[in-house]
Parts: sequence; C-alpha cells; structure tokens
Amino acid sequence: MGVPFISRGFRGRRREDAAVAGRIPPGQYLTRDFPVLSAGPTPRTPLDRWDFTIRGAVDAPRRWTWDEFRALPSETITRDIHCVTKWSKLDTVWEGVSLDTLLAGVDTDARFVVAFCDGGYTTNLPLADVTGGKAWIAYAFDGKPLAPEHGGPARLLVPHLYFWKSAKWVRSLRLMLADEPGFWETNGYHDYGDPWREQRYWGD
Ligand SMILES: Nc1nc2c(c(=O)[nH]1)N[C@H]1C(S)=C(S)[C@@H](COP(=O)(O)O)O[C@H]1N2
Ligand SMILES: [Mo]
Repeated sequence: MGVPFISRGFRGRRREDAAVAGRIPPGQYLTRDFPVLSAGPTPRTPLDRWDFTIRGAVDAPRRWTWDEFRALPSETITRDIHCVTKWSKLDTVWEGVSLDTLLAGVDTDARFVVAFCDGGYTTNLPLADVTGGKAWIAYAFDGKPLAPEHGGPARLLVPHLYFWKSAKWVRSLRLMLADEPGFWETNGYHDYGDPWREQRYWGD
C-alpha cells in the first residue's frame, strides 16, 4: 500500500514551512508587502545630475555618471531582507552593480566605509561586508526601475545585515581607516547589525 496522496502533500507542506522558518532570523516575522521606511522626505535627483563616487582613503577618487554606471556589468540578485522593525521579506529580486566591480583596482588601506546619500542619511559598514559578492548598488527591483520611495534611482543593497545598512539614494562611499558611526548607528542602532545575532541596538 502506498502512502495516501493527502499525507504526502501534508508532509511536503510541512517541509516547506520548516525551510521558510529557517530563513527568518530571531524576532522577525514574514511579510509579503514592501514597507517604506525613510527618516526624511524622498529626494529626487535628476539622472543628468546623478553621479556615484568612491573617495576617502583611496589612491585616487572614482566617479561614474548615471550612463557610465549603467554601462558597468550588472547582476540579478535574489536575497532575503530583514528590517530592524521586525519584518523580513524572502526572495526579493534586484538588479545592480556589485561593489566588487566598483572597487576593482581601487588601492586602499581602508577597513571601513561610510555610505552617503541624497538627503543626508549615512550608514557605516566594514569594507569586508561590502566586498566578496555581498553588496551591490541596486537600480531595479522586481524587474522595474527602483521606485523613488525605495531608494531610486539607486540604493546600496547589503542583504546579510539589517536593512538600515542598505542606504537609499546612495551617492558616495567614503573609505575610512577607522570606523565612524552613521545616522542610525549614532542614534542607538547597533554598529554592525547582524540579524542572525539580533544586533538591533547598542549593547545587543
Ligand atoms: N537614505 C536613506 N536610506 C535608508 C533609510 C533612510 O531613512 N534614508 N532607511 C533605512 C531603513 S531603517 C530601512 S529598514 C530601509 C527601508 O527600505 P525601504 O523603504 O525600501 O523598505 O532603508 C534604509 N535606508
Ligand atoms: Mo529599518
């Protein structure tokens, strides 16, 4: 006698649920929405005035116009994202340019970066967390140009850390020899922000 179909289906579903549960960090819940979290108004920089720069502790500053940036090799990135306000969203699909591509050939002793954005938002990260296939400058979400409220024309995407590190409207990375806290990191959020270690606030 074979196992009844309904039983196999039930077990298959349970296995899927367990697989999904294993992707949700402690204290997080799953959402299908895409909430907007911005500390201020949405800036709107025309593309002909947009540029992206890498500066600070580098051999020479680098700069790309929008057209130059969009001519760089890009990737489709599918990742889970986790916001410190406790929502997680699975399998989000982005297109963007890897930070490895932008940092190729940059000679630096820096160990940290600060991302600077239109509107004044900043966030800090170890350089090791934006290299090695872990971070992108994303310009599309779900196959469409990134909406202004979600950081369009382009945002930093660092999915392995809490989403406040994924700076919207990013325009520049400053490479730093020493760590320097950004906007939320100065205002009580954890310096590093690993969702799997639940590093939400100072002292976590
Ligand atoms: N420039 C900028 N980037 C930002 C923020 C911001 O206020 N300004 N908020 C951060 C926070 S706290 C989160 S959770 C995510 C939210 O991104 P979303 O609005 O696309 O969901 O953006 C992050 N990047
Ligand atoms: Mo957030």
